[in-house]
Amino acid sequence: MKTNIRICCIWTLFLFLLNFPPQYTNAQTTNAPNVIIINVDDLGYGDLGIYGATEIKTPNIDALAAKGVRFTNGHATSATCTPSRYALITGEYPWRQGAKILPGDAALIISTDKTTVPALFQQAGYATGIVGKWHLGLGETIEKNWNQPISPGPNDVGFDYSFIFPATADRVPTVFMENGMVLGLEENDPITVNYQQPVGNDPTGAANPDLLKMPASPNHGHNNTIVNGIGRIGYMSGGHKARWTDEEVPLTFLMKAKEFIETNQKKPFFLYYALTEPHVPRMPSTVFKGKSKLGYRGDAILQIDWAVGEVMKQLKALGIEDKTMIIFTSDNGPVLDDGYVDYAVEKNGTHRPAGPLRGGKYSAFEGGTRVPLIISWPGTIKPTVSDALVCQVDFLASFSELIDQRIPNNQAKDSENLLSAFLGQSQKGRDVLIKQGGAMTVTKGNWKYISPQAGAAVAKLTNIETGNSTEEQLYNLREDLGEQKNVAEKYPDKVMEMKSALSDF
Ligand code: NG6
Ligand code: CA
Repeated sequence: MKTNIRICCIWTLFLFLLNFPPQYTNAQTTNAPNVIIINVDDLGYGDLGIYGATEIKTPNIDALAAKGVRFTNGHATSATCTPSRYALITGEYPWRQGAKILPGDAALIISTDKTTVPALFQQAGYATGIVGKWHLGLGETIEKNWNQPISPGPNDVGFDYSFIFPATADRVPTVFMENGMVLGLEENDPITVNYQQPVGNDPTGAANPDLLKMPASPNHGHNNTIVNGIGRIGYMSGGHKARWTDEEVPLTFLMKAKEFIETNQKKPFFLYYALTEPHVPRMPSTVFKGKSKLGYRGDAILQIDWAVGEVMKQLKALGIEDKTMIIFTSDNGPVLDDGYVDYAVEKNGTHRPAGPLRGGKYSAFEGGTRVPLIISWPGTIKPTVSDALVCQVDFLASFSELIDQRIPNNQAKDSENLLSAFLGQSQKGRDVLIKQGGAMTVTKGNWKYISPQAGAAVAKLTNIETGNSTEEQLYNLREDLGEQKNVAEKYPDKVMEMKSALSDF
């Protein structure tokens, strides 16, 4: 009888564990922190005081770094936005999916059954939200009705709440969307978007350059529908009252981010706060115009710093500073002229947006993908500078340990659990990292390999060194962080070793 009871108990326990695997603990019952990822757009490795900038002051972000881990060897996977953000959210190298810069009418490129960073937090019982730039597509197809709720979108890949703009500040539709619906839409002025041909009667930058408050740089395009005196990429008609004013975008995103934090202060929350600055068109809020010596690009960076400070102040005021991890990073390297005459080049002076690195946005050199990365969690993370090789693609696997959630097989394939490195407890990062500018690159230890790639060595439009060369390139980053001396011929074995790391792709 006793044996029967014992067998019965063990069997019940077995069935219970099968249904409720122990790895799914609820974050509300653990000490896992709130997590805020602040991902800014096109901010370079040299654009912050704490990373060496002297021509621009970023006291709030510097203070964040002083309290946390500052990475000198932190990376985005890619030198442009869509692929870089895809990797951050899915833990997967974006070239597996063919992710490229998306037009504003693109379909969602994240399949809704994927494990994502927000989905992982959601599963752990967190409230999850995104505020800011999305740029990963919306809906199932290009053809979509912008006047109805659009799905799938951020709310279908793990975010409980979304307040976004669809693509980039320079692409239509220039509207905010809350939980899939365009904000401020009027029934009698429906929105149409087209990236192939003009729609509606709004003036375009090409036909009416006299109407522009900030002209487009020659040959960049940016001369389709004019919104707020700025020519955009793509055509849009309707939704006139729904269109944002550029100067209000950063303030709106900050307000919504703070609202999300305020609303969810008592639960564990995950917030992905994706600021649009200093991406073009740079049109900082009026109070920031002229604040820096560097023109609107510098002003936009001051505005980022201010917004980060506002979030830090809010967390302190709510008494949740010690319960909140803030990750500050950028989606890709810097660019000065990315399509508008905003005098970023002329006013740059001696400032070095990429710091000591070569290249910038779009580039296979380090300037394209090595980005500022700061992680603070007061009381838990000790102030440190870390040289560990880490990448945004690793957030997912690292969070899975932090919040005790299992990643299903075949998901987040390229994400490595580097939690100890992210918490500043270990200087051990990845062994190998693959990235993409135009060319594919491999980083292993001190070495960086850039695979041969046809195309201009200096991009005509942006004047950025691309890293393209028909020759193989090998650099020793410890001795030559600026990638000036190609030593591929001298170390053929090393080249072979690096190439083999690429062979999977
Ligand atoms: C480029 C745009 C550039 C910017 C970029 C996307 C041209 C000539 N240039 O195609 O202005 O919008 O796309 O930037 O169209 S990103 O940071 O979102 O990747
Ligand atoms: Ca970007």
